[in-house]
Amino acid sequence: MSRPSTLIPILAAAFAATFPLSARGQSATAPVVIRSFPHDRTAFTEGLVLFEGKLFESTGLEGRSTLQRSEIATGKLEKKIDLDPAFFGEGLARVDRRLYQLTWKNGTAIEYDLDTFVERRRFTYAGEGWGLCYDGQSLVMSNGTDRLSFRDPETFGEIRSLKVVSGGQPLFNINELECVKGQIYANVWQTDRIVAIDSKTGKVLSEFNAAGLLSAAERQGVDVLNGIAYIPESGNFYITGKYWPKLFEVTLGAPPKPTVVAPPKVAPQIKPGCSLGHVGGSEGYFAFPALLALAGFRRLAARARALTG
Ligand SMILES: [Ca+2]
Repeated sequence: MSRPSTLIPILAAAFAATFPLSARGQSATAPVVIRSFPHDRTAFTEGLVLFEGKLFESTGLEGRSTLQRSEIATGKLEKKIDLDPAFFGEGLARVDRRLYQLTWKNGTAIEYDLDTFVERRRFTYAGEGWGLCYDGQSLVMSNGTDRLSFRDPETFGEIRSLKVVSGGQPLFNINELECVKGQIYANVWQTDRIVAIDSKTGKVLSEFNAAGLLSAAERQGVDVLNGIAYIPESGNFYITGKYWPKLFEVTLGAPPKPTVVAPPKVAPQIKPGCSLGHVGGSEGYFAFPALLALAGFRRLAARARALTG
């Protein structure tokens, strides 16, 4: 087992720093990779949630959809249930100790007990279900359009909707979501874009390009980027994708501060006014040779006096 390497990806991300201006006229920054972990290569990831150090994941495809929980460090699957084969699993969000899972075209949201995965309730909604997150008051849902829907977790009824705008243009195909402190992070379907949306205005505030995360070899057989989970302890994020072999821990936004390098030690200097009688501390190194030199001078002077006298 290899330990996660941190230096190389950080250096690579630093070189990748800023991508050219996107089509929307906004700069897209590369996520800075802190480390990576194994991810379930068979998971068609549709929803990603972190809670109490565990990764909760909703996976899609008809007949293969699941709700699962895994260990971050090893990717080891700890708990998994299969959905009704007719359901195509989509976005996932946590409210207290409950999980809400969307379905794509089945018009059904399923509420589970977080610990047991036992189903508690079902809700119905119109249109498609894509991504889901919880902002502490409302569930926020995407559906493939440029609108986010804010819903009451108790009824799943819509409270308000929000039009998402990037560079003055509507932003469509908003997929997996993560609610973080007044912003909604989202990846845009079929792209490597991650956007941070102001939850009040709908404006895209910042944008990230995750294109460089997987190597060419790792990209073989994978599907698109999909899956963002916030890590409250560090302010970092876990991101992954459909069939991706890795879960990446990244920073989005300000890169970590550079390591402070201690200045080289400077050779001690004789302080002005240092007395010869003060032999102690760094001054002692210079006072002692000076005393020897003075003693030698006195001996020479005494011999000169003896010879001339
Ligand atoms: Ca998420």
